[in-house]
Amino acid sequence: MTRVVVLTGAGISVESGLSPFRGPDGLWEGHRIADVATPEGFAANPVLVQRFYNGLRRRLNDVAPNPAHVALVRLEQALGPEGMHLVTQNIDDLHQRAGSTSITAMHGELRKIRHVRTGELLPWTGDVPESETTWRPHVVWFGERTIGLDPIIEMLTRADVFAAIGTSGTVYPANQFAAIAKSCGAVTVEINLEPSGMDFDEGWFGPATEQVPAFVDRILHTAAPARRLHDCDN
Ligand code: BV8
Repeated sequence: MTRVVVLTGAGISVESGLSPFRGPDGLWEGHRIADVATPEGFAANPVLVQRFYNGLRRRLNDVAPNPAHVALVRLEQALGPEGMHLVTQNIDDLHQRAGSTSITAMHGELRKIRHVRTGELLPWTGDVPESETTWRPHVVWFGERTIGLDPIIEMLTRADVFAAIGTSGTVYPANQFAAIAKSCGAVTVEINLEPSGMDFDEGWFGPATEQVPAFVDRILHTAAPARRLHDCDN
């Protein structure tokens, strides 16, 4: 059976109406990353950070999964959780709302909040009071450990196919996944509007809502690609 690991980034949600992170001015939704997406930023100005994430969370009420999210659910249903795992860098819940269950949200989830001391998680769809400092967004900020990294790497070493969809490859450690999978014999595929500059075996360029359904059809209608027989290079 073909084992597929898919990594998604903000690009898969753009056609649902959510903007990507890195705009032309390098700022993040008009904010400096250090001010809104680091533990230091939260400690320095919790009001700004809660307000920033309240705004992003509110936007989720107005968007829905698009055909790219739905195509990945079709792939999971055809291959089963043993055959396909989705790793998303996105904190929106569009994959989950589309029906993906074999999924790791490695940068957290906007519709959950986390107790700063106990780590307890709570589902949360509304605004968090801006003065709140005990409950923070359940989001991995820069300088914080990503979620589920060890099992993700283990799956990458066993993958037949690794596909990165809608990601610029800016953020570590997600931007190492293609190289890890390739060194262990996987065929690597990039699906994006344009090449990210990272090294992939194949490139499918165009809007995710067109390219991802076509990619899923190709995976489901062709035999598993020949894997290199030797172990991982590294
Ligand atoms: C860690 C949550 C260690 C917050 C996010 C110097 C060099 C290298 C690395 C570092 C460095 N200094 C620091 C680091 C590490 C740092 C990092 O990578 N920094 C970068 C900025 C240089 N990483 C970390 O800190 C990570 N943690 O390393 O911990 C550690 C170990 C042990 C113990 C303690 C600590 C944590 C990183 C997580 C940060 N949090 N998100 C929030 O979302 O508010 S990252 C953030 O960027 C989002 O999750 C986002 O998903 C992610 C990646 O961005 P993309 O998804 O790729 O989005 P982007 O806008 O960039 O690109 C969109 C793409 O879509 C484009 O390519 C575009 O062409 C394409 N596209 C657009 N439209 C479409 C499309 N494609 C198809 N169809 C379309 N229609």
